[in-house]
Amino acid sequence: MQIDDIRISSLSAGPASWRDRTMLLIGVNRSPFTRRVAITLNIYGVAFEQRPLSGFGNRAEVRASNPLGRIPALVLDSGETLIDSDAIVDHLDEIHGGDRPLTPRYGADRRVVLKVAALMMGACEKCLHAAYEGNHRPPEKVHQPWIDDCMAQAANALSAIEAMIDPKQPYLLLGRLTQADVTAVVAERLARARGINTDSDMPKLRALTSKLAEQPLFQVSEP
Ligand SMILES: N[C@@H](CCC(=O)N[C@@H](CS)C(=O)NCC(=O)O)C(=O)O
Repeated sequence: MQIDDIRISSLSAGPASWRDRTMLLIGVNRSPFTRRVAITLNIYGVAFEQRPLSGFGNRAEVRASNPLGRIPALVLDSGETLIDSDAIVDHLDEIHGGDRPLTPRYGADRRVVLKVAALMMGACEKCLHAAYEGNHRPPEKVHQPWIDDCMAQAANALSAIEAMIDPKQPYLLLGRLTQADVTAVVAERLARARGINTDSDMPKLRALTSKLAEQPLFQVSEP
């Protein structure tokens, strides 16, 4: 990743009045979607401030930025607010990605990175649906088969990624850092926290994401 080149090009973009303002990331890093954006901003060397709001704990404030009431939201230097991690990282790639964006711009490389990212973000959604069933419904209405099915879907997605990993490679795809790695790190962590035994069931994914998570660009947003 040519971080220095990318920084220079991002600083010289836009009218002078934009350059003094800092982007604002809304959301807590225990949200894998928010953390994915925080890591992406770090990798691109973009300065930002973070307001650690939670979708459930700070409903009114979150809804003021995103009518849907979800984190993350990213308030740009211009004052425009972006919502949804996919749309936010797509914007960051466009503005800061130069000729090596975290999601390649075209072709088979783009498709495979998007596929891994979709599997990993989908696994996060399934883990969270399972958590919400336990956290947001009265105990007598919690339906364990639904929780089990959600967790099985998440585990299947992680297993599909496990099968793609070459342990000799430092990154998941393309021999370089991509959005596939970013999403794998946040998804593996959430899955493990929700009881999926990645040590025994997805050892290559566990090893790769542990190594990546040690890097400062990932560590700085460790929840
Ligand atoms: N597809 C969205 C998912 C965002 C999401 O589900 N965020 C959760 C926190 S991890 C949230 O704010 N949930 C509150 C709610 O759905 O009411 C993204 O990628 O940003």
